[in-house]
Order: sequence, then structure tokens, then C-alpha cells
Amino acid sequence: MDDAKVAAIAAAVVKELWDAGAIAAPETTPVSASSATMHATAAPVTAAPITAATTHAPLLTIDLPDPTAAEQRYAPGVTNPADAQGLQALIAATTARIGVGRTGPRYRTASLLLFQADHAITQDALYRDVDQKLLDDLELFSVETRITGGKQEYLLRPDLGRQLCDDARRTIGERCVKSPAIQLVVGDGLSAAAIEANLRQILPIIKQGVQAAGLSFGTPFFVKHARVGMMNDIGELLRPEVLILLIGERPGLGRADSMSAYMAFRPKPGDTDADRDVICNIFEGGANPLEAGAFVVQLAQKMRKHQASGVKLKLAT
Ligand code: B12
Repeated sequence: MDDAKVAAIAAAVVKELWDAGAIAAPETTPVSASSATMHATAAPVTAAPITAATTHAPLLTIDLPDPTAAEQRYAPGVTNPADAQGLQALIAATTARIGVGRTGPRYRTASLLLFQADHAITQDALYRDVDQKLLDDLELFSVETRITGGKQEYLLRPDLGRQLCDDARRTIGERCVKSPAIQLVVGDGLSAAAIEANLRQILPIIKQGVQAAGLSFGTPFFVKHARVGMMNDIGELLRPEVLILLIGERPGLGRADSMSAYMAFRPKPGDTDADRDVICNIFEGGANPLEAGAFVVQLAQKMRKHQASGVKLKLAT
């Protein structure tokens, strides 16, 4: 959505609230019918003026701090805790939502606002495309799965996300080295933010690790609207020994930057998740992308040694 659309929606909502008397408008600026300016002053951050098409321009004051800011997110919500310091230490020890307090049997408004803000973060990560500049910088060409109807179809038709489209099959066939020891593929999956947060760090580590081990590294590429199951199509086309798929994980509330490396030994049509392994929760604060990269290479070598992945690899070791 472009800035003009966002501004128009924001202005329309503000006008509706204002007209209904739900918010106080401290000041009104007379404006032309074609353009207006809404000043949203949020504490502690002051937003830049937004231009919108509306006949009213209330100066809206948002008097709540950003609920996702660390000092808000981790602020104890329990009234009169028996051990305030202990509670603070518990909260600091986990990313789970604890010590949030309650109002009678209900959430406090702060908890509700945080849920809504975090949900917005997950939606952004899911509906956005991976930054093209990142793909260009890492020299990844792009292909697509059989999804043609955008993210909505991607969510509703996982089966189509597990198959490469005809064009993709042709392009991969033309541009990629065949039968490498290790083939690396990147997929957007359920979070563009996860790829953007980790790829720059992890990709060179995997490449260097593979080359340092004296193994051939196939031509890496990017797949849009990717699901894990599409590894089978790539296996059929390129016949790598080990296929590594770096893909965005389903975002959790407030955590959208987590990536996984799904891996399989000689993937082929008909394979299931029982034939694959996954190194998950790759992000700063989880499995650090640099360390995870080294671990991916180790696991690839283990797969080659035992000529197996997934349950078969477990049974072999
Ligand atoms: C959604 C999910 C599921 C869903 C998948 C439903 C679906 N069709 O999409 C369900 C509930 C079925 C599921 C089941 C399992 N899951 Co699960 N799952 C996840 C979750 C929350 C998100 C995965 C994701 O975003 N994938 C990316 C998208 C783009 O992939 P996708 O193509 O849409 O979906 C595929 C993958 O999600 C894959 N998948 C999901 N879980 C697992 C687990 C393994 C070991 C493998 C190889 C593949 C796999 O199955 C889907 C179909 O191919 C992750 C948490 C995380 N942090 O990653 C855990 C996670 C990946 N799952 C995990 C586990 C352990 C399992 C189970 C083995 C649990 C069990 N004991 O039964 C089973 C295995 C299922 C299988 N497919 O063989 C662990 C893996 C830990 C590890 N490193 O081995 C994770 C990391 C959760 C955790 N922290 O413990 N899972």
C-alpha cells in the first residue's frame, strides 16, 4: 500500500472518530478539498506530518506510548506485586508474556494494544515481498511457484506453493549447475522479514563452509511464494546430494525475523517431512545466523556421510 493510501485511510478514520466525538481535536486547520495535513503526535515518538485527501484536518494527539517499545513490552503489569524485583527478573528471563496483570477477569488495555501491535508486525512480515536489493546484492535470481494470486492465494493453497511453475523449472534448468554436492535455495515462506534479517549473514557462511570442505556449491536462487514441499521439485531438477532451503518461519506475536534451514538428502518427488531435517529459530537472540550457518554445513556433511536425512538419518546415527 502506498503512502497516499495509508494517509487517506488514517485521515478517514480520524475524521470518523472526530465526527462521532470519540476523540478530542485540539485544533482544526482549514484546508482545500483536495489536500489536507494530519499531524499525529505520538509520545515518545513524533510522527512526520501525513498528507491526505479530506476536508477536515484535526490535529490528533495520541497520548499512548508505543506498546512494542522494550520499556512498555516488559513493564510489569501486576498491581502491588509481593516481590517486585523478583517479578522483574522473571519477566527479563523469557520472551513469554508473563506478569502482565489483569483487570478483573480481563486483559489490561496495555496487553490488548500489545497483541494488536504485534499482530500488525506479523501481518507486515507475511504480506510483504523480500527486498529486491537484498536478492540483487547476493546475486540470487528469482523464480516462482504455482501461486498466481498473490499472498492471499499463497495462504489458502499451500499445495500450489509446493510446486515450481513451468517458467521456474525452465529457468532453473537453464541457469543452475546440475548435481552439485550442496544446493542452496532461499524462499520467502511466511516471513519476508526473516529473510531480510538473516540472509546477508548466513549465506556467505554456508557458501564458505561448503567450499572449505572441498564440496561443490550449486547455483543459489530465490523462490517466491515458497513452501517447504517444493524442495522435491528442486531435487528432481538439479539432483543435489544435499538441498538446503532457507525459508521464513511463520511469525510469532512480535517475532517476525525467525528463519529456518530445511534440509534433505537427495530430495525427490514423493518425499515428506520425515525425509527432511530442520534447523529452526535462526535469528539474533535465537540460533545466531553465523553459528547456524556453521551448523547447517555440519549437518550437510553428516547427511552425505550417512547418505540419509530425516528419520533415516536419525536411525543411522
Ligand atoms: C506450523 C508448524 C507445524 C505444523 C505444520 C502444518 C503445515 N502443513 O504447515 C504442524 C502442526 C503439522 C507441525 C508438526 C510438527 N512439527 Co512443527 N512447526 C511448525 C512451526 C510453528 C512453523 C513452521 C514454519 O513456519 N514453516 C515454514 C513454512 C513456510 O513451511 P510450510 O511449507 O508452510 O510448512 C511445512 C513446514 O512447517 C514443515 N514442518 C513443520 N514442522 C516440522 C518439523 C520437522 C522436523 C520438519 C522436517 C518439517 C516440519 O511441515 C509443513 C509441511 O511440509 C515451527 C516453529 C518454527 N519456529 O519454525 C514448528 C517446528 C518446525 N515443528 C517442530 C516439530 C518438532 C514438529 C513435529 C515433529 C512435532 C511432533 N512431535 O509431532 C511435527 C512434524 C510434522 C511433520 N510435518 O513431519 C519443531 C522442529 C524442531 C527441530 N529442529 O526438529 C519446530 C521448530 C517447533 C519447535 N520449536 O519445537 N509443525
